[in-house]
Amino acid sequence: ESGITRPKGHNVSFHCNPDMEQHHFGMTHPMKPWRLTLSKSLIYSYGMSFAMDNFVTRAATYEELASFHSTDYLDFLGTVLPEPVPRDLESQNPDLKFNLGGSDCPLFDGLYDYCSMSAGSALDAARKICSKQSDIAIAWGGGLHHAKKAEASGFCYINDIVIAILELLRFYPRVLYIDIDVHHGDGVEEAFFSTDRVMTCSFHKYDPNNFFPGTGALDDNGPKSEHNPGAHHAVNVPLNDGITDEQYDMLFNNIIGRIVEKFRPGAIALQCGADSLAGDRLGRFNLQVQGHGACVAFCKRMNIPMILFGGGGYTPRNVARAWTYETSIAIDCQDKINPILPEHTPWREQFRQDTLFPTLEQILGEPRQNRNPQKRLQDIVQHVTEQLRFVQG
Ligand code: TV1
Ligand code: CA
Ligand code: ZN
Repeated sequence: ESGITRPKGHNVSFHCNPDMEQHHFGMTHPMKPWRLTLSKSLIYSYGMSFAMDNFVTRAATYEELASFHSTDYLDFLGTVLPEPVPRDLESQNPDLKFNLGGSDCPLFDGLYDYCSMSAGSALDAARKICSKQSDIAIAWGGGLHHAKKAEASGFCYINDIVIAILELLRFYPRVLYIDIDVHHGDGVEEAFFSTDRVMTCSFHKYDPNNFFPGTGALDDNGPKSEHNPGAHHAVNVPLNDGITDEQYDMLFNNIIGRIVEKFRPGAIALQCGADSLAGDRLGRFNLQVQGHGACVAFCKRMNIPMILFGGGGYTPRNVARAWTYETSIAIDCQDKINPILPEHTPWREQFRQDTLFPTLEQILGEPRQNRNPQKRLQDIVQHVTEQLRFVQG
């Protein structure tokens, strides 16, 4: 009916669990698991599921979560109960245990199930890549890059990405992690700080005093001691408000192109946080669905096995657009689909405009001022080029 067919020459798998989408962080909390429902609604309406292997994910086991997280933290996470009375937003209790229960990382009903399902989808995706049953595995419910070994942070409790990369490392000597969420991928960077088997590269809004998490400066590149194998294996691309598709594409292609050439990863983990899109409730960039998707297309052209993770994204209609477009890129049907949203799409009215590619003016009215001078972007490419001289492939 839709004319969408399986891609030639590669296999794509899609990993999700509808139970995950039933969870709520709280009425006013920006993280809405429902955006996953809206994304799937559009992906399925375009008929894309016929071109992929679809899996309903199981929850990750305690032992699987413990491949990265401390058992103290997991035990606490598994037993804490939701707050009976919602805590005052401003009264951040300074002695929160494991940073749980504040306004960013609230305790809600089914929290442990939610976390283990997100990790389960990421792990299933990693296993399909390791067994070569998939060339691209999609886990839009994952991508929770801030979680630490024994601490929740920035809406993230369990770091499904780290757990998935640890699985990839059982089969691949080197894994490249790329993060296009508007926030710095600090949890993943820190987890692999002292190994040369994982290179991390995050593009993010950087303003140490005013934007979360405040880390990820250009010269934060891994341990400073020269004898630590992880030295030089963290690439950071700090950006300012208002970056455009054209600038981002130039940076991404230059930087990722050079990294792949030098580091020669056997697999790629790409975090596709959609809060880097224009009009995001928390983000600051001017990226459009096309520019965000161009990063996925660029990685795909390198023919390296790849997991696509979700991540941030706080304007659900645009999250759904981006992850639908990126699913179409994974299955090679991006030039075949009609940019007018299918008539029968559930919740179609949520999208406001009936196109997959709204213009900046449609999204924002007045586009955000671009505070990224071309000279600064050139300096960033220059810095990364010099950094890569220290990296062995
Ligand atoms: C409850 C209700 C929580 C309304 C949190 C925005 C809210 C935020 C809320 C919010 C909000 C943050 C901080 C300040 C650290 C705090 C999934 C010293 C309108 C991957 C996480 C951002 C991003 C955390 C996660 C950040 C991801 N911004 N309204 N909270 N404290 N936290 O700044 O990278 O996208 O904003
Ligand atoms: Ca990022
Ligand atoms: Zn984010």
